[in-house]
Amino acid sequence: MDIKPIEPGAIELLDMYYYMRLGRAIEERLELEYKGGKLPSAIYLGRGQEAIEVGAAYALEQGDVLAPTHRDMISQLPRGLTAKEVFTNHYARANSLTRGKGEANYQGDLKRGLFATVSMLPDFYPVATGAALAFKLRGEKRVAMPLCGEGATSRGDFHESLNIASVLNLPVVFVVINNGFAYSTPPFKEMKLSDVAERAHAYAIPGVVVDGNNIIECYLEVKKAVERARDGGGPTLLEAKTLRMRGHAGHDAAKYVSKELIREWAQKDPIDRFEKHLTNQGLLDEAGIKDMTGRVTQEVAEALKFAEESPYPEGQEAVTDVYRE
Ligand SMILES: Cc1ncc(C[n+]2csc(CCOP(=O)(O)OP(=O)(O)O)c2C)c(N)n1
Ligand SMILES: [Mg+2]
Repeated sequence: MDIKPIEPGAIELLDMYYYMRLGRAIEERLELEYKGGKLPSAIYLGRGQEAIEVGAAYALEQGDVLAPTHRDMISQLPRGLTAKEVFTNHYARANSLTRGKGEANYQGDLKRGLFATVSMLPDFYPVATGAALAFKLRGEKRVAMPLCGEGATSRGDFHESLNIASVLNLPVVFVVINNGFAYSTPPFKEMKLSDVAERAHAYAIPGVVVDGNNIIECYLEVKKAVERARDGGGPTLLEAKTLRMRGHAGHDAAKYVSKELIREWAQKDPIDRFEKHLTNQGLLDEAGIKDMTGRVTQEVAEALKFAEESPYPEGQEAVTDVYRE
């Protein structure tokens, strides 16, 4: 099947730019709050991953579902997650999506096709695959997209998901964000392959590698896979190569990552690259960049204030909507 990629227009490109900038601004603020001892939860930052986070999520349509990990808050923004929702959840407030129960990015909203992250990795792979099976059985043209890191691809549930999705030809796009580390473990210590995408061959499905710091490439390749899945073409495994530009979580200074490696990848910063692209295309200039800085800074400041002023949940909330024997 030959499916043409859907080229993003100026509005979409600037929209993607906004989400990347908003994601980074939210994370920079969370990092400050965390270091200032203000957050009751951990932080898992996706700095450096903005291109694949936004590009992949942006390739989905309304009605599709996204199942992100602890690190993928930024992927939820194009699907409607707001800065206020991010901060209220990190501050464990009663009006957050988890009503004060879920830490960090462990939020979701089924109405927006956002599955809440669970801690066990990558448990949302089988869950999203199950959603894709439901879509197929009901004859709905919907697509499921779970995200996970390269480390999680050595788990059994990752392989079971790819296998059954292949056998049943399910509408699912498996996105792996290969950010060079699983906590402190580099990929070569847990797999012999150099590309996670090669794992696709074992399941006779397409395996695609993309430059995870190039949002246009990320978007177009994911979009192709999404539309192939929607048209009955089955699953794809897509690997985005990038580098995790912060530690595993806020407490981790990542001393095991060399300064040279960080410097090398800082040169390939996905937002800087996209800004250059948009400027070359005549879609952005210095004033536009400044305006965007003002816009996201204000949005983040308002969200933070809103969260700080929001109430904590009542004690009873702790035993509401949770499993009890
Ligand atoms: C089944 C399981 N084992 C261990 C962990 C602890 N853990 C949380 S994140 C993480 C590293 C995951 O690395 P990767 O899949 O590459 O994702 P990244 O954190 O780099 O985004 C580990 C080992 C877990 N959450 N689930
Ligand atoms: Mg990783």
